[in-house]
Amino acid sequence: MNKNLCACTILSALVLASVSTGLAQDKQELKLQLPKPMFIGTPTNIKSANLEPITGKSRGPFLVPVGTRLLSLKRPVTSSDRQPVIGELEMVTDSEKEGGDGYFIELGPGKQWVQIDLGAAYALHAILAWHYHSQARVYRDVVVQVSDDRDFLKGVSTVFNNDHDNSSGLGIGKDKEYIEVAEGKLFDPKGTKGRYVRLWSSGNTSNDLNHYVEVEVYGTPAK
Ligand SMILES: [Ca+2]
Ligand SMILES: [Ca+2]
Repeated sequence: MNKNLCACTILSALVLASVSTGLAQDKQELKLQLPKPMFIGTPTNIKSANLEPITGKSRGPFLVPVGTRLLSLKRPVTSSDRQPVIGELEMVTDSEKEGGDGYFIELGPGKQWVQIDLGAAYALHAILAWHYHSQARVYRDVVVQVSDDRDFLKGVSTVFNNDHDNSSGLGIGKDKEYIEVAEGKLFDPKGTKGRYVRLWSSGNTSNDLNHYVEVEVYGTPAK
């Protein structure tokens, strides 16, 4: 009896040790390759009822679980606009992030999306988007979603939504609009699991078109 109790205690201790290791997940700084900034200074001509405060400062370090890697590089891209006005959809995941002509794709007017197929479900820890950064702009109704359903009809998790008046019809968003800069916008999926990432927008403060220089998705294998 004593012997059994002893073995049981040791087993419990081992289980506890492995659980606590799992909980105390080690983090590391997400390392990004950032493009050259195309403009400096604080823009004053942006009209937005829902803009985040402009600090002029960079984002600072962002921590992700150890083992997090870039999942989106060269992964297939689809879109609500199958024939971009400018560029090819594959440019969204080709790792080129410079702001000038020849680096962005242009999608048609109004509400449009691009979608990346990661090839398998992952736990996602960072999603970054560079819409356009050669001029200060705010893109409207930015919504970022994750799903295992290619058509986003079921099991959809919304990671970010700044459509505060629901003009895009995806639900009221509590996030703030932001000005596009060279460091891109980082969305925190907080470990949301899924295979497909879809990003919506609906025009911008300069015109009613939609643009992407690059999207990056970082994560770890889904357990
Ligand atoms: Ca690119
Ligand atoms: Ca809106």
